[in-house]
Amino acid sequence: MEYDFKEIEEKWQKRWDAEKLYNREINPDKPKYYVLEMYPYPSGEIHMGHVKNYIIGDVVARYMNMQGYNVLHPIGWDSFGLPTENAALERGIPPAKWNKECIAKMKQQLVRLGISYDWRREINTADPLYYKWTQWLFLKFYERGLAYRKKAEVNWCPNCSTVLANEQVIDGFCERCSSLTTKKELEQWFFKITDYAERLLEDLKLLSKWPERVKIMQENWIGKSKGVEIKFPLLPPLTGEITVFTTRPDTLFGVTSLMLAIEHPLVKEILNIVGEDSPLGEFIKNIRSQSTLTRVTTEKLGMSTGFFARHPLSVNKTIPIWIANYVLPEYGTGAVMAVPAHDERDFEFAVKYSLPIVEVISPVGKESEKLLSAYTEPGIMINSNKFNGMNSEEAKEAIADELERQGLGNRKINYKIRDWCFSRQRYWGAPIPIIYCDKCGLVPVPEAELPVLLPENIDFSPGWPAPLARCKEFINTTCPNCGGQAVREGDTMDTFVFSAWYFLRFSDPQNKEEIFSPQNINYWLPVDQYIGGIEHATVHLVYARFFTKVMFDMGLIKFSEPFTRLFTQGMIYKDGAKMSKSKGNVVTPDTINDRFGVDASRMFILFVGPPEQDAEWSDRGVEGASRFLRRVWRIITENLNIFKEKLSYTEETLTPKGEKLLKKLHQTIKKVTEDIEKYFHFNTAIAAIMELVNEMYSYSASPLNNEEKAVFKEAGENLIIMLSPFAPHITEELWHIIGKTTSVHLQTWPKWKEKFLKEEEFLLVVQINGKVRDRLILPVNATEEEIIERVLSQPKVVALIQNKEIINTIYVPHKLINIVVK
Ligand code: ANZ
Ligand code: ZN
Repeated sequence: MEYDFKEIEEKWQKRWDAEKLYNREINPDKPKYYVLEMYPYPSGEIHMGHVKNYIIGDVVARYMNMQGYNVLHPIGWDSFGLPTENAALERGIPPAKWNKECIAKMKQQLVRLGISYDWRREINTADPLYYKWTQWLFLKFYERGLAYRKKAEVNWCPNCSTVLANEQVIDGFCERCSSLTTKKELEQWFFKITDYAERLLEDLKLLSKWPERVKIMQENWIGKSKGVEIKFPLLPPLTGEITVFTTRPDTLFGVTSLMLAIEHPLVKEILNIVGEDSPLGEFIKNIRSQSTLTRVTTEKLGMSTGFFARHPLSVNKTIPIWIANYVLPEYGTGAVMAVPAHDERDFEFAVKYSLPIVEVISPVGKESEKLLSAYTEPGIMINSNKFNGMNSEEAKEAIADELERQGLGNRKINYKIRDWCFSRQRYWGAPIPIIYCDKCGLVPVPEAELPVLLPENIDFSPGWPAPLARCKEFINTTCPNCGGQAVREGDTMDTFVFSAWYFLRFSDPQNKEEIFSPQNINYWLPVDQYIGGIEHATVHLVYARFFTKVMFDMGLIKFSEPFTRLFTQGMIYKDGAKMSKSKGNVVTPDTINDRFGVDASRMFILFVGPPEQDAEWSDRGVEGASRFLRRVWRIITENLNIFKEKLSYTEETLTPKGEKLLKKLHQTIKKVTEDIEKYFHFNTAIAAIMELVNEMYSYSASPLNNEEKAVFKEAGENLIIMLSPFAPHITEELWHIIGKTTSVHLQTWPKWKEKFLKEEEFLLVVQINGKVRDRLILPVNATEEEIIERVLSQPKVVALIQNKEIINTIYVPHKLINIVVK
């Protein structure tokens, strides 16, 4: 019997589809399990890197299904956004058309990979049925004051007369035409995510099944800092004060200058006095052309204004006011008190511009001869009037108290996270459902009139005014309030708005009356297992959490965190580089599937290493996977007679040989189960299955008695079942070849019996500093690490080594361990 993977794969994919094997509905008798991979952007091409994501999800879905769960495993398309619009521009076709073509191609590739999706639940964010509910959510956010409009700066290309996304500005130049970009102030729409900053941060604590590093990245992105806002009174001719935000009030007496961002309101006043064409005016113009990123990453630049402020607690001290590129307009107050002695950035700046450096914190309580770098640790206060001698940590509080008492400062908590600007002056997105009326002002589109359709067949090239604003038929409308003439909002929504809630819609994707029914959402959500790339650790995953919390507050859903467990997979590299079209190192699944079969591709991707790590693609590796599948094929098909016989054994009469395979089988079940469930270590799970196959080969090399045959049969059946989540086609075929009539994918996952796991044991003598202190019975296959861990947790040992340092452990395998302590 030949293993013809092509025929087998096609046959079963058709059968599964016809039998609706993966369609799922609410079933109150079963626990649910929702597995979701981050949905793809329909670029038209699936490569091995994406494939990893979907296959990991597929293994989990199939496995949980066999564990008795009602598994929801859906997929959809993240359709809106720039790449599709640009591809369509290049080809001179409408984005909607390009989008459809890409989806058709990618869908076919996914189907071919044999992934167990419930395709009836497919969603496309560019479908009015989907974006209607995104517009509806926008209206709800607006009602709650969580969506608002304000003037904000955007990147602007004067040559293309268009707004550019940050990623379209390369070192200050337009990606499209290479001319120098500028900034432009436009009315933009924002979501007030800052209102949720504290909860987004606090609730990270609830996410015990998320990777630690993702939580840390989110924590940094939200960026909470506790500090003080301090007022520095201005000296004439200026009036009023400069307020700075600092996390280090303890360094207040070491301030030697104040630094303003060029956008600070005081800068305008200063320019009015010194004139736009002064050197200061020129300097500011130069900085203005730098992007925010360049400002913080390139050389620190600054210029003195010639004006002064007064130190708040040291009345006779005047402080020069500077303007500097590294002060960000969007953070804190846009003004910084520079303390060169204790801040690295300020130190560098002070050295460059020969500014004074005043030490106010010292490790030893006195000034150092010469400070070679900023001292950023806590210490003893010096040069700080009445705070001298205090510990700097205490001084932080004492100085903050003093400032508050005198009305010169306030304790303040700041967050790095900014409100989310979600309006785009582009075509390929859903319109923001707002109408502007001269009489009534800003009027939300009534719910009953949703969706506001994205007009088709219009000139969608980027430019100013934006494409929708240029389209008369779209923009001109009547006011829902007074019936008078009015215009629609011409901006569209950022793609991240659509992906901020798509996982909810899968529970009820066709619903025309509601965003989702309570029954569906309450049964299926939250997502039990979310799988995707680490590149989404912040933006997408923070926005999705934000939307979930708002919807929780609205009473729409009963959970406030969307993803119970998160897994971030590593990337697939080729020749040491990330697979990408531009590098020309893309391996497409189709070519590999033609040569080796889908199951072999799947096995390779899962076997190449722990899935959270990056891995290097290798054709040889796929060949290896393919060879293994053929071994599985042969061990079953060459022993078909055994599977067709009615056989049994009893543990009492079974030969030692039979018992050995039985033990191996149960060890394998345990290993595979735990590797999948606890650790996602599919590679070691597959390795364990390989070992079982090896054992079965040597077992069947010599004649078997009937009881031994019965054990072989049990091992073979369980082998097929355990392999089925990884290689779904070959296992389905083998399952039927051995005479089964229902799908292998509907079988129950095997359970191991503890009694077969019992290993041979040995007696370990435990010595401490050469004296026998304890004796322990341990399994012979325990590793040295495990043994040391066990020994060190024995109460007798704990008592004897308490407060001592372990200098060495000497282990004589299966006999003795000596712990040397001091
Ligand atoms: C004086 C000082 C002395 C500071 C010192 C630090 C060390 P985080 O923790 O990130 O919140 N800062 C404040 N606003 C800024 C802005 N708009 N652009 C650039 N830097 C700004 O950092 C807070 C610190 O960053 C503040 O504390 C301020 O410098 C600076 F030994 O004030 B510090
Ligand atoms: Zn009106």
